[in-house]
Amino acid sequence: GRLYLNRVFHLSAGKMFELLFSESSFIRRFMNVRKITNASFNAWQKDASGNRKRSLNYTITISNPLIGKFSTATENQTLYKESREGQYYHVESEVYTHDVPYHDYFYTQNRYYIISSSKRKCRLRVYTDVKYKKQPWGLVKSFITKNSWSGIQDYFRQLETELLEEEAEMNQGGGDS
Ligand code: YK8
Repeated sequence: GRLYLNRVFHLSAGKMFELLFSESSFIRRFMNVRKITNASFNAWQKDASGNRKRSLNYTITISNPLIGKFSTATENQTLYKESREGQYYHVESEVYTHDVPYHDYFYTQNRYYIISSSKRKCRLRVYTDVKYKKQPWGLVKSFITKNSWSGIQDYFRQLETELLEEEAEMNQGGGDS
């Protein structure tokens, strides 16, 4: 996979997990900025293997006239049981975009690692892969890949920016931030 985000934030690992993987006001705001609408979140639930799972549904806005304006999407997230509260979190998410051309050929897999580096700092790493459910024709495949990478890069660049803003807000004024 490609590494899209790899950075230390002045936020505890627990806080980072909460920002990204709960129904936080941060993630709601971020979705607004990205024009991701109609979001519904399901609660984390333990499965038979001890991992936790949840799913999200939303509508994404696409600014590409060739592809369309909107697509519904489903994101299935797995929080692996090796995760340790406040220390280490490993979340894998699969994003299915239901209404784009060739949607039955591919999905996107994002792997998030949140690693505590001190009481108030953590490293966030995000790896992404475009996965194929069936092999498309070569030209189609490069079309999918190209459009996916650019969209994903854009998304994670902005996520990084917004997280840095959140960090600045939380750490200003000292106190018990
Ligand atoms: C998640 C990857 C591909 C998809 C899109 C597909 C175009 C198809 C091109 C051909 C629109 C929030 C993306 C970017 C939509 C947004 C997805 C997001 C950013 C075949 C005509 C949604 C992370 C995420 C992962 C994958 C992204 C899609 O949290 O180009």
